[in-house]
Amino acid sequence: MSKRFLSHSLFRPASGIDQSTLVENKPLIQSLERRLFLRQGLSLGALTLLTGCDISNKESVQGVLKGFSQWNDRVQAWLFDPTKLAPTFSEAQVVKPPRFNAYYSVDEVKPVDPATWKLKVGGLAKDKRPWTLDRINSLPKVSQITRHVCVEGWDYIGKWSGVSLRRFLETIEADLSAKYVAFKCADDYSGSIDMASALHPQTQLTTHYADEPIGDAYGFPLRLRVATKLGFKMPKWITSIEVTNDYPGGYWEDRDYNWFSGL
Ligand SMILES: Nc1nc2c(c(=O)[nH]1)N[C@H]1C(S)=C(S)[C@@H](COP(=O)(O)O)O[C@H]1N2
Ligand SMILES: [Mo]
Repeated sequence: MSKRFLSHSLFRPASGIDQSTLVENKPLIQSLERRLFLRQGLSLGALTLLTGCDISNKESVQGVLKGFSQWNDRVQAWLFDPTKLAPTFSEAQVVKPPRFNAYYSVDEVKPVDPATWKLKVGGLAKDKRPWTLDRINSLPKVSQITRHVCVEGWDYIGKWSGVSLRRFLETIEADLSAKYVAFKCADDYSGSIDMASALHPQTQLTTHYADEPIGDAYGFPLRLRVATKLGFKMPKWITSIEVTNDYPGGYWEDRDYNWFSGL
């Protein structure tokens, strides 16, 4: 098995498949489900797909589950309480280029044109003027070298720089007592985070990776970085930010992922 254990789409529930493998591996599957922050179970359909081989080969299913389980144990130590700082690393550990992921493949990425791109602001904020990239770049820059963790079973250390989301929310005079900050993207993706995580010192609107403008595939011109959460909580190619008290959900959140997805 390669570094990629599972794909996001495999977590969607499937039905109408024989339950015997599920039953046999029940304790392992249940502990995985708990630790994978899933609202619903890891389906047998998912297991069939992930092994890429005969579901009746129970040893191979078990092998994949065990490997994933061990990775997930380490994840527990990397994701932190939103009141604490996530661990940071050295420049030498930064992976270049970063690792790509989206709900589609890298050759389907549609690069965003920074000349026409604008960031819209909506909801509970006093200043709703849209932002250009130049204006975002004029705010003070923050940097972090932290670990990106994808629920699929892989991770990498990266250096992200940009504007503190707290600083941005203060600048637009957002209601910082609101519950959620929601994001829309240039693709069909969307996401949302709780206000405590939005105000966390390591949460940033990222414009740069490894001291260069962030690459097209990784969210140029603007993506979210939340050091205390899983990768899917960090929308890339952001086009709008809304501050709201109405639960906004998101692309994977609406497909049964746990919304908080941090510890
Ligand atoms: N707009 C958008 N943002 C997205 C996604 C996506 O499909 N579309 N995938 C998410 C997932 S699952 C992960 S792991 C990270 C990957 O970020 P990277 O390519 O910079 O490593 O982006 C997240 N943000
Ligand atoms: Mo992910």
